Amino acid sequence: MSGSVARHEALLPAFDVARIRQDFPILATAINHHPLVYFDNAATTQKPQAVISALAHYYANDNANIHRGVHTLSQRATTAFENAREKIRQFLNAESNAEIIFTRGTTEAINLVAQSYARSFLKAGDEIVVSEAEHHANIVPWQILAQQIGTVLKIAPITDRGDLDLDALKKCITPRTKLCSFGHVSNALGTVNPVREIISLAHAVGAKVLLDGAQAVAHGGVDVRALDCDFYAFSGHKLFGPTGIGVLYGKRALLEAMPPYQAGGDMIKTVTFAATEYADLPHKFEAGTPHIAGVIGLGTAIDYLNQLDLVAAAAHESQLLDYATERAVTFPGLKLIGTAAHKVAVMSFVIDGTHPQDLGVLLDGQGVAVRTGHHCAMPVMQRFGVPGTARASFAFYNTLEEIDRFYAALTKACAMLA
Ligand code: 7TS
Repeated sequence: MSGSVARHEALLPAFDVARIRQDFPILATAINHHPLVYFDNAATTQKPQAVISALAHYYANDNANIHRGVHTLSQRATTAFENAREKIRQFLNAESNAEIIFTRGTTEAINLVAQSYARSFLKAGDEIVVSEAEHHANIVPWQILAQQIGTVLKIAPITDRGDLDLDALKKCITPRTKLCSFGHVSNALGTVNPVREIISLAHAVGAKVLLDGAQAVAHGGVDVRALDCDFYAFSGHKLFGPTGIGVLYGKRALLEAMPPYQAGGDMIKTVTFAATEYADLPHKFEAGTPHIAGVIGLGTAIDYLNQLDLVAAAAHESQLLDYATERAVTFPGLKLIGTAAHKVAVMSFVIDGTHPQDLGVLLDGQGVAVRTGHHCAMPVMQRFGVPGTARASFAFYNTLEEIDRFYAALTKACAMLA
């Protein structure tokens, strides 16, 4: 296969993967006496040294609680925290910092929209549309809301390739639709959804749109104003930043109208036992001490990305996907789950006569990290009639040579299971 690797490398634009890999210390780790091949980037991405150092630097030099102190450290921490919010505003091209709400992650951001926006402004019989390919984080909050206020959850089907069925979606969206909540990119299949079409169909009937960007942000720019989405959610840890921090973008007018999601310190202007006046945006939605270091680390992750050639990075990722897919189609007994025309670098598969879990364990024994199971998207597994898949998901720091090592390990694993 080395000839094939050479052919693919000849097509690559200048993207110095070897140099980029040096920015990520964990990539040099050995796992089970083999050099790590980290193909679980859809679950979480690895962190560049710049992010790791930013966390350590903050705790070693600037640690204090924010927004409350007149002392120097508190002011330093507050400035670093709010500077990071500005970096995230620019990353999403939001109009105002008031529209950037820090959450624990995508999951909390979607729950915030469900419990604050939808619970306040939707009523029994109103319809919420999601796709058949959603992560549980974009299903269960709407089921809970349905139990609370009687909204109806409608499911837009996907095709055998894992594309959203647009004709069926057009039938799902009616004047009763008040909210469409779709993954920008599917975690189990890699499909990039036609979000512009979804948004224009939804807006045509007056419905709002929430995009779950958990799997999209690491694979190219997001422009919430160009998209005209009403809400956008993502997690820092899938964008080379820390765990425990995420973002909800919301259009200002919507966020202004929404009640707080959680209550406590930092989200108020004045409190008396008679009445409480809430803080202005974005603080109205940020009760309690936030993950200050996490926010600063996420800002550093965005700085890191901004100094990369992201066009070359995206081209490199698409070469990785093409090469992995090309080899998959000739691998004995392998069936790809999710073959949409427009995908990010995620490859889900099953192999005849093997269980994904067994493959995962045998690959790990050879230093290769992939995820196996239902990927928190059980309805997708039901749609394709499989108990789970093995999923290799790539980032720009992965290499074609690692894909060769992955297939060598997979060949051995299959031989052991035969
Ligand atoms: N939405 C999508 C599309 C996701 O892929 C995930 C996490 C979430 C929401 C939840 O993100 P969290 O950061 O709040 O947990 N997806 C995965 C995955 O594919 N494997 O592990 C986690």
